[in-house]
Amino acid sequence: MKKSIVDTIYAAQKYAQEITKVTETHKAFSVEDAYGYQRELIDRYLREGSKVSGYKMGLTSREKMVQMGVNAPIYGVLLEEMDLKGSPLAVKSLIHPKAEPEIAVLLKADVAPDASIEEMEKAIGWIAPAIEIIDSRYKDFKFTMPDVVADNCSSAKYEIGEWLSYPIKGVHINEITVKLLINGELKAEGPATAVLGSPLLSLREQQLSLAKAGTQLKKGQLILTGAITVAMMLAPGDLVRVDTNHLGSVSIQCE
Ligand code: 0L1
Ligand code: MG
Repeated sequence: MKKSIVDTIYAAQKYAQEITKVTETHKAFSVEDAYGYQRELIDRYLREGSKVSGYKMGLTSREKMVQMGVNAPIYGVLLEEMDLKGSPLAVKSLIHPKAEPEIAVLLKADVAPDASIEEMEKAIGWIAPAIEIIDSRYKDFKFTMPDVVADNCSSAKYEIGEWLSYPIKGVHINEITVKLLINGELKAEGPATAVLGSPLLSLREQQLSLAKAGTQLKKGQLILTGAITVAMMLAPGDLVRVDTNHLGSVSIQCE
């Protein structure tokens, strides 16, 4: 019997096997339906004992939105086991991983669905540099919006640098800049404002999206606010590093 959409994506994630877009192999569906499939997928991991660590915003840069022909970002759910916590990234355990430099925030309080942007910002306890490893389960990273949302927005792994208390004295979050280096070579750089104009606006999008879905951001959750530069393909042996002007650095050793 043919596997369901969620079973197909789950197997592709679990066994790191690339698949054809489920909107082709199964049926066309809406972005709204796709969030339903994403929820089913995450519930499956939760039933197996996984725990939610937070959320990630995706397609946050104007370029990527134009490329995808959309005008809104998307979000995925982060699970605790995605956190590398300093261990090496086994490239072969994924399909075609790419690294993105991001700014992560950690919440010290719940954010009510109707909280103002000022109240939302007050809930941020800490901030850190981060590397998100994305790994679309679709062949050649080619997908439609519903496909990628159902695939939990390509979420795979992440590494967080040292958490600093937020706000950082004398530095606005929008003044942060990042450099993405692979094996010491500068591959891309950009300002925090590349993310929807500000990582705070990205967090706001996350808050509003969750409100629409009938849930909310909670104390202790971390949010990857979105890629500041293009994502770079990784190979075994690569050392990925993100340097920032105000948050220090974070790195991942690939094996
Ligand atoms: O984190 C991201 O911005 C990626 C979201 C999904 C799109 C992709 O896989 O490139
Ligand atoms: Mg990302």
